[in-house]
Amino acid sequence: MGTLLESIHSPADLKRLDFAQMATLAEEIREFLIQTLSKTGGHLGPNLGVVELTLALHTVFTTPEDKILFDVSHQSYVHKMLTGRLDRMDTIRQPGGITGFTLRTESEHDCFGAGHAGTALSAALGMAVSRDLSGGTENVIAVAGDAAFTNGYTFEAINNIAVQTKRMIVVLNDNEWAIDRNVGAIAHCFHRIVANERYKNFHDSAHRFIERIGGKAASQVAHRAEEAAKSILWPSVLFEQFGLQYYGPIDGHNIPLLVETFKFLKTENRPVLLHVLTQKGRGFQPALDRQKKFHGLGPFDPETGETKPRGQLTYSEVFANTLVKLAAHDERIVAITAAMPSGTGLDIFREHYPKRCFDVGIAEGHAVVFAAGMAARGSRPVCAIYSTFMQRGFDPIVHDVCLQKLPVVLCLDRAGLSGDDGPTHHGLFDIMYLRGIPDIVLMSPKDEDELADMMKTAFELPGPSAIRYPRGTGPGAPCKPEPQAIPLGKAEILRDGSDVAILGLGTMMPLAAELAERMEADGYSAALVNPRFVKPLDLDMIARYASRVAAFVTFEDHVKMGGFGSAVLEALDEMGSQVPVIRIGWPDQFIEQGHVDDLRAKYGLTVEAALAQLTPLLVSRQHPTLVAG
Ligand SMILES: Cc1ncc(C[n+]2csc(CCOP(=O)(O)OP(=O)(O)O)c2C)c(N)n1
Repeated sequence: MGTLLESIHSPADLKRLDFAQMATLAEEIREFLIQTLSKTGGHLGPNLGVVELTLALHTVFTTPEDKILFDVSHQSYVHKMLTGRLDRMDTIRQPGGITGFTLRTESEHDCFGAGHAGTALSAALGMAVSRDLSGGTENVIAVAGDAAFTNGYTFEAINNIAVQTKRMIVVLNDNEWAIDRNVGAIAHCFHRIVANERYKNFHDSAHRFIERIGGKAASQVAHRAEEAAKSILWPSVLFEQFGLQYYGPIDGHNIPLLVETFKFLKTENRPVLLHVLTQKGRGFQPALDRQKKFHGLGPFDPETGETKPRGQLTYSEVFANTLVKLAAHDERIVAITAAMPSGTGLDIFREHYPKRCFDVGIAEGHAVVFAAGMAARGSRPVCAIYSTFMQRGFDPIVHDVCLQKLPVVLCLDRAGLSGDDGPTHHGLFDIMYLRGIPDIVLMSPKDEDELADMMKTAFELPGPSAIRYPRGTGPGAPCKPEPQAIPLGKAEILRDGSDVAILGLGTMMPLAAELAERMEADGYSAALVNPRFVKPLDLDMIARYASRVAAFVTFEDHVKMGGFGSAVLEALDEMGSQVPVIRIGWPDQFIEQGHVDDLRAKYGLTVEAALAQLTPLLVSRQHPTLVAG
């Protein structure tokens, strides 16, 4: 670790450094990030891009009194390093370690937690208004990437800021990238300002100017930028129409310029937006060459940036390959992603069908209504959105898709525990929020081949459907050359039995199968069922087993409350059955980051936990080994 970095225990230490020392510190931070994240994995590119910006923020402002909010907060690692967590950076995203996002309980310097995009401006406005009401004087600064400005929440906040407060600073950290390239009219508008020749000339002279006078006249610089921008470019007009004074764009890697500008903005008695240009991945060539990959990744070689090659196809890739196949036979099929083409696999589909693939930006709600509109006009849209982000699409799913019975296929990637990203990213609520909606069909495949079959099934349905599948790879079941539709609402009986019915939803099938094996080995007759459908449930199957077995066991990678097991319980209740249901799923609490297997063990999503609850219920059944004895 570099010597300057070691001497920074809190932002107060940073405030003692001169600009030359801060420049050295910036390089030490970059090296530290590359070395540390090469072992832990994490959001390297975004953090390499905000080193100088974060140094400047903590030099001018004083947390925890001043409030700095990071949108998504995946770019808060440097902030963590400067606010007393340097010695725990090697635990970032690890079990028991610090998180990869801001978290109020982790540090008093983290004034607001995040993980989902688009919340920083609304939350910052809330803080500013609360401050104004109580006569506080602190500064409130929202730092948001250019992709956050593709999000509705951000614009809903912008619509309110100037009306509700006189003092709030918005920093637009513009690096032209979301995870993939940023999209839409906003991205185009931001890009124009960067590409403009007049701006470039101005920008160069601003550098020389600020260096020569040591930053004294930052306000003049900002105003000149404003004038230059106003006469030719659009972002200033956009933000000023909303009552935010626009400054910039300025070089987000020039520490003196940033520091002097923030000092000036601190004195402004009106809401301001500072447009800062940064380079994602700065200082690490592999990250500059492969922006998407280095947005966020697992461990890598710190010299070359290489990661371990993956053997098997992920569920996302199987989804994409299947969609390519199905789209070849049905030209009505279109695909929609909300800023996650590579995450969902839709970049593969886009290569084949560029005109039938739509990246709408970080706009999940819009994505679902947009899909509904396309479906109403005759297209067959699939919306591929992570389970956790589909939470943003809940009302559109109810109001626009299901109420109108429109044939939209919702593909919920990363359903279930997400592991190291932690509670903001676990997809543990989708069954709960979807299964209460009338007319939706909700499926979950046990393997890759069944995902393909479920997609085929979904496209044959006249109305809405959703398929939930997990992050990463599955059991590796090879896909049939052509997917086959499966009968609606019919479970797959993998093994019949009469003592216990074990239902393993989707990714939990291996645990269910292991439990069934163990029961059989103990002499019980265990039915093993792949439910396939959460809705409509296979009521015939449930009624059949209810008349025979001493208990049901359900396994799901989802919260127990309102989940698949609850659906089985409700169905039994409606049938007037008293057969108990042992529900294995996540408890009613937010689950921390960690390795999936460790967390399953900790929270009782195990065969042992199921056995412990099941065994007492089987005493009424004559145990064959006891009979023999
Ligand atoms: C609601 C929501 N949808 C999608 C994501 C996934 N996501 C994480 S970071 C990111 C891109 C962020 O880009 P930007 O805000 O410009 O920051 P940068 O990484 O470029 O610094 C996306 C789409 C998310 N976190 N939240």
